[in-house]
Amino acid sequence: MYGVVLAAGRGTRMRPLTDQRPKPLLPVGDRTLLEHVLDAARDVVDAFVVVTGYRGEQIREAIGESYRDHPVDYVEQTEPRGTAHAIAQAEPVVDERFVVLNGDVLVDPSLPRALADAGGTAVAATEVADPSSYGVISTTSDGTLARIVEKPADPPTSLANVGCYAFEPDIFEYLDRTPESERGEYEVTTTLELLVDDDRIISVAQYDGTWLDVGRPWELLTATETALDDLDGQRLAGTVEDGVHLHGPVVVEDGATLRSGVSVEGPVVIRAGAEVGPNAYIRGATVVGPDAHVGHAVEVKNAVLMAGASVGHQSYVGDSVLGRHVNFGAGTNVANLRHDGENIRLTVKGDHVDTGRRKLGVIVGDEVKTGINTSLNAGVRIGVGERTGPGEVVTRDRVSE
Ligand code: TTP
Repeated sequence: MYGVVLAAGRGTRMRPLTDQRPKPLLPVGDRTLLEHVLDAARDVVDAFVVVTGYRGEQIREAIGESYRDHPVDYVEQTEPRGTAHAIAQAEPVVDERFVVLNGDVLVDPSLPRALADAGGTAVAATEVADPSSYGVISTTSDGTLARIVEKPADPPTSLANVGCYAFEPDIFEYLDRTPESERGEYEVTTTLELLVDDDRIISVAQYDGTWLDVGRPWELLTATETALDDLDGQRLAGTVEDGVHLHGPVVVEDGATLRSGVSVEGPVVIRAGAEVGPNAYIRGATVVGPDAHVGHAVEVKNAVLMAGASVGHQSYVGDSVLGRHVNFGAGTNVANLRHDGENIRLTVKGDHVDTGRRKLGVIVGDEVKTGINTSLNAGVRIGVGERTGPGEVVTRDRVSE
């Protein structure tokens, strides 16, 4: 069986983190999001086909021609015209039954397994508390798919469409016939309607594991928390100097260094080549990325520092994402809590969205540099390459839309 992974999207809601990389290459724990997807499926598929588009060359370079002994083919979707259009690009390669997974979701291996075991054409469904914000699946009396209704006011069931499917190769003919949806995309849910109209049997594979869409910046923190939840014990392959205190699950990869006086409260992953300390305090769930640097008297809590990011000295970084090669000047402090205790809001494609988080710091694009004593307010986004001056107080987004 093939695993077709959709990774062609533009990832606009995730800006500025996707300004220089496709969303599936965002780091989650010790791997990229895409690698988590491939890992979830590799027990049930023999080969992968990755549908690339936006900055697809980076995906080809990162994954290469095989992933953990599974051959990987790539097909190109030149414009992100919808999920049905994306899957259709795989037709020249795929000649047997296949599962479809999004390249930006965190799921357990039991999801592709359930789809594989369902046989024939299958959609994955999971029970949710508030179905009205999802595509809701209704079933026939014998439990097969009757309809998928998008965001219904009066949901017929509490089963949400997970967006992962199993198809036979005859799906390509239906994908070709799929009409454009109201929002101007070719969507695979429309294709499923064509199948139902043809009285085709579509199994509903029930799934109750992790299902985390990583579409908006704070969801990268949630994904990191979820991935690091699986850490068990301590794995210390790097250098840990005398006078370092480690509590809970901690990974120090080969080539990383923790200097004297560092205190770590897991779950925390210190990636290869990173240097932490002396006298720094790292609290979970945190990933200090490859070759990143956290210096003297710095506290980092619940944060993702991407490769080469540097927080040199006397700074606080909480509930935040720092892009590649970000450099925080001494005394840069991040606010992550409102005085009124309300949830932090973040701007996503022009809308001020409730993140559902009482604590959220800042989302910082690659190569940003802050001047000394910069204050960054909760929920602020800073675009790739921006600079702040000494003592600056940043209370509004600094990104070009
Ligand atoms: P979305 O999250 O809907 O789209 P996106 O990734 O471009 O993000 P944004 O809305 O923030 O711009 O896509 C769901 C999945 O399908 C995701 O894995 C990307 C993939 N996809 C394609 O491969 N091609 C497409 O044309 C579309 C619309 C999505």
